[in-house]
Amino acid sequence: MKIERIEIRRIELPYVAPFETSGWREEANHSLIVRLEAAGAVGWGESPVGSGPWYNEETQATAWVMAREVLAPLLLEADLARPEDVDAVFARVRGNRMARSGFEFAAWDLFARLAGRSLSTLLGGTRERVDVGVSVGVQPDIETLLRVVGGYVEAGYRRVKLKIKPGWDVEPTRAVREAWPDLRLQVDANSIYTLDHADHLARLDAFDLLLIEQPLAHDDIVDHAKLQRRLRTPICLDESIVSPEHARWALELQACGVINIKPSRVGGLAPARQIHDMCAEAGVPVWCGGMLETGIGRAANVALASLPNFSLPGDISASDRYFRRDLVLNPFVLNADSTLSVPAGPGSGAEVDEPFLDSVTLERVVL
Ligand code: OSB
Ligand code: MG
Repeated sequence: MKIERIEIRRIELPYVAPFETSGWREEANHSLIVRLEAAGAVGWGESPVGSGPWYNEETQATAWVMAREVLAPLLLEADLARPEDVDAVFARVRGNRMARSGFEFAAWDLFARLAGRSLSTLLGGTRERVDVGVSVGVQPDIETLLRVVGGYVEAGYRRVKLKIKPGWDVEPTRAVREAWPDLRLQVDANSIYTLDHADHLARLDAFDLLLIEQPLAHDDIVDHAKLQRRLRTPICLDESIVSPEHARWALELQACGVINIKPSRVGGLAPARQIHDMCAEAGVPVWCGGMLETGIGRAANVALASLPNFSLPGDISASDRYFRRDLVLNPFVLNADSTLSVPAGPGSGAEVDEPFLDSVTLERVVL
C-alpha cells in the first residue's frame, strides 16, 4: 500500500498547569501531529516532542525539519504491507525517534481502521482497561505538594509518581508516604543524579516505593547497574532505553528491575512491543510512560498498555489532567478503579476534533 497524502502540523496546546521536572518546565504541548491518507482511510499520530532538548535531544523545531525533509519523503516512496514496515523504512535514520514515532503511530491507526480492528487487538492487547496513575511535577513547597497529590487521590488515582531532584527528594517523598501509607508511590529523577548520590538515594528505600525512575544520566546503563546493587528499590529506566537493543543491554547488565516503555521514545509501537516481549521473557515488569500527549498520542499509549506484561500502572492520566480541552471529541476519562478504558472501535479510537486542531496549529504542510 502506498501512502497517498501526508499532512504534518506543529501545534501549541497549553496545559492546565505548568509541568516541572528536575531539569525543565513545560507550559504547553508542542508536538507534531501527523495525518496519513491511503486507500480511502485516515490515520493519526503524534510526535510528543517538547519545546527544548531537555528530555532527549529532540525538539519541535528538529522534529519539524526531520518530518518534512526526511521522514515524509521516505514514507511516500515506501510500499507498506503492514504497520511494522514503517520501522524498517525509517531504519536508516539515526536517532530522531520521536519524530519517527508520529508517522509510525499514524500508520498503525490507518492499518487498524482499514482492517476494522482496534489498535489494541492489532497489537496483541489482552485488556479492556489499563491501570493508570498520575505524574506530579516538582512543587514550590510540601504543603502545595500535599494539596496537589490530595486532589489526584480524590479524583481516583491510586498510583502517584513524584518528580524529584536534589533538595526535593527525601522530604517530599516522606511527606506523601506519611499522608497516604497505602498509596502506590514511585519517583522520577529525569537523569539529575550521579553515582556520588548513591547513599543519599538509598534513603528512598525507606518509603516502600514501586521504583526509582532514571536517577542517572540519560544515556547511561553501566552506572545504573552499579547503583542498582546499592538500592533495595528497583531502578526503572526511561531515557536510557531508546531501542530494543538498549533494553537487551540493560537486562544483560541487570541495570534495572523495571522498564518504562514510551513508544514515542523508541520510535513507535513496533519497537515498543519488541521491548515488551523481551521483558516478559526476562520476567521484568513494564509500564507505559507518557510525554503529556494529546488524546491522539494517548490513544497509542493506551493501546500499547493493553498488552499482557504491562503489569504496573502507566503515566497515562485522563485528558482533564493535562488539558482544558483535548484535541479529540472522545477524551479519556478516569474510571472509578483508577483505569482508562481501551477503545474498542476501529483504529486507535481517537476522534480528532479537526476545527479545534486547526485553532492550535502554528504551521502545517501537505506532502
Ligand atoms: O520522564 O516520564 C517522564 C513528561 C514529559 C517528559 C518526561 C516525563 C514526563 C512525565 C509525565 O513524567 C508523564 C505523563 O503524564 O504523560
Ligand atoms: Mg521519566
